[in-house]
Amino acid sequence: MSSYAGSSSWKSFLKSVATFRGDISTLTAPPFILSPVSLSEFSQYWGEYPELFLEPGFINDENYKSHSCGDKDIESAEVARMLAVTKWFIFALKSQYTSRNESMGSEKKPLNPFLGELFVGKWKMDEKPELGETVLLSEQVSHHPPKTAFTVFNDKNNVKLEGYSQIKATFSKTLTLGVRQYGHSIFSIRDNESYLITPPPLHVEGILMASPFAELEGKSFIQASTGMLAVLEFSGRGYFSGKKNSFKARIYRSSKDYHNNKEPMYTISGQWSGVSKMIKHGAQEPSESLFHDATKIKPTYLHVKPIEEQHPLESRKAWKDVAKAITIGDYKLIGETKSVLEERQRNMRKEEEAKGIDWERRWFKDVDYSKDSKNGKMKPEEGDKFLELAALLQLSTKNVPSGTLKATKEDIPTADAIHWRFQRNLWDEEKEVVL
Ligand code: CLR
Repeated sequence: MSSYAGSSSWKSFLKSVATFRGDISTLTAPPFILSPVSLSEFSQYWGEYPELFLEPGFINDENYKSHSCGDKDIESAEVARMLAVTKWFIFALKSQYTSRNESMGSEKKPLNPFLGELFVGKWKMDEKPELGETVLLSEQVSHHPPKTAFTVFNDKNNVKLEGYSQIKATFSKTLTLGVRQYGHSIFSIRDNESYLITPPPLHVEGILMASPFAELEGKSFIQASTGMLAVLEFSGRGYFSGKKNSFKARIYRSSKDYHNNKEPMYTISGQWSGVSKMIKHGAQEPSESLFHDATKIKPTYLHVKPIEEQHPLESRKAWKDVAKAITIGDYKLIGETKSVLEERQRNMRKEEEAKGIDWERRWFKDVDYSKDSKNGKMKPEEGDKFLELAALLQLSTKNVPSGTLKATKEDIPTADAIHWRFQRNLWDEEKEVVL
C-alpha cells in the first residue's frame, strides 16, 4: 500500500474514476501517480535483451543442436529458432510489464504522447562487436486514440521487429483497469523467416491502494512462417499456480494442431518474471529442463542522446519541463508546462485543418488491408508477411483486439483493417533526427 492511499487527492481521484468513461489518457490524476516518462518510450522494452533478440538469427542447420534451449534431441534448426524467439519474447515481458514497478515502485500514469512524438536510441554492444548495433525508432502516429508505431532493427545481423500498439481501457466496478491491446508486431530474420506476435490483454490492480501493478491475462500468439505456433497463456496469482506472473506456453508444430487440440511439441511453464521449465512431449522419455531464468540475465538499457542534442520532436526534449515538474511534484507547474505543449499542438492541428492537410508521419505509413475501401491509403504489397502469417493462424486482419481469431465474437465486421508499417526508405533519407 502506498502512503498516499489515504490522501484526499487520491480519494477524490478514485471518485472520478468510478464514473469515468473513455480514453484514460484524458483522466486527471494527482501528481504522485504521474510518471515523467512518455508512453512512446515503452517501445524500448522490446529490445532490452539484444543478445536474445539476435539469437534466432544465429541458429542454422549446422549449429542448432548447441542452441536448443535445453532439448538435447532437438529435431531441427526451425524448432530451435521457434524456441529462441519464444525465449526472447518471455524475457521482453519482464521489461514490458515489471520495469516501472522496479524503477518507480508502482505503475504510474505515463505521459500521453503528442502526434509526431519521437523516441529513438540504440543498443551498443561494445564488448561484443559481432552483435553490431541495434536501433530503436518509435513514433506517435496517432494522438486520439493514442497509437505508437515502432521498429527495432539490427542491420549487421539482419534481424528486425516492427509493430504498433494501442490500448483500450475501462475501469470495472472494483476499480480494476481492464486493458485490451490492439496492434501486433512482426519479427523477421534474414528476410526469409518471420513471426507474427500478438500482445496479451492485461489488467491493472492495486488502484484502491494507490500502488498500481499490471497483471497479464488471456493469450499471446507467436505464429512462425515455418508453420509452427507458440500459444502463451497468462494468469496472475492463483490460477495455474499460487505465483504471480504465471504463464504456460505451448509450442505446436502447426496452428492446425492447436486448433484441433492436438498435443503440443513442448510445454513451457513458470513465471515470466522469474524461472520457467520446459517439457518435451511425445519423446520416448519425457524430459524436463530449465527454459529461462530472468534473474540470470540483466537487461541492456537503450542509449539515448543527451537532451541538448535531441530534435524538438524527441520525447525527452519535448516533455523536459513537464517531467521536471512531475519529479518535484509541483501540481501547478505540471499544469502550466503541460498547457504550453498542448496549446502548441492544438495550434498545429488548427493550421493543418485550415490548409486541408494532415500531419505527415515521419517513418511509418498506415496501410489499408481491407479489400474494397477506396481511401487513397497504401495497400499491402504482394507477399505481405502479415497477411501470410495471419492466414496461417486464422487471425483476424482487422483492427480488433490483438489475438482475435477470424469469425469469433470480437472479429466485428465493421472494424477497419488499417495497420501501421515502417517505411525503411524514409528512415534512410532522414536528415534531422540522428541516433
Ligand atoms: C503499452 C505497450 C507496451 C506494454 C505496456 C505495458 C504496461 C501498460 C502499457 C502497455 C499501457 C499503459 C498502462 C501500462 C500499465 C499501466 C498503464 C496500461 C500496454 C496505465 C495507463 C496506468 C494507469 C494508472 C492510473 C489508473 C493511476 O508494449
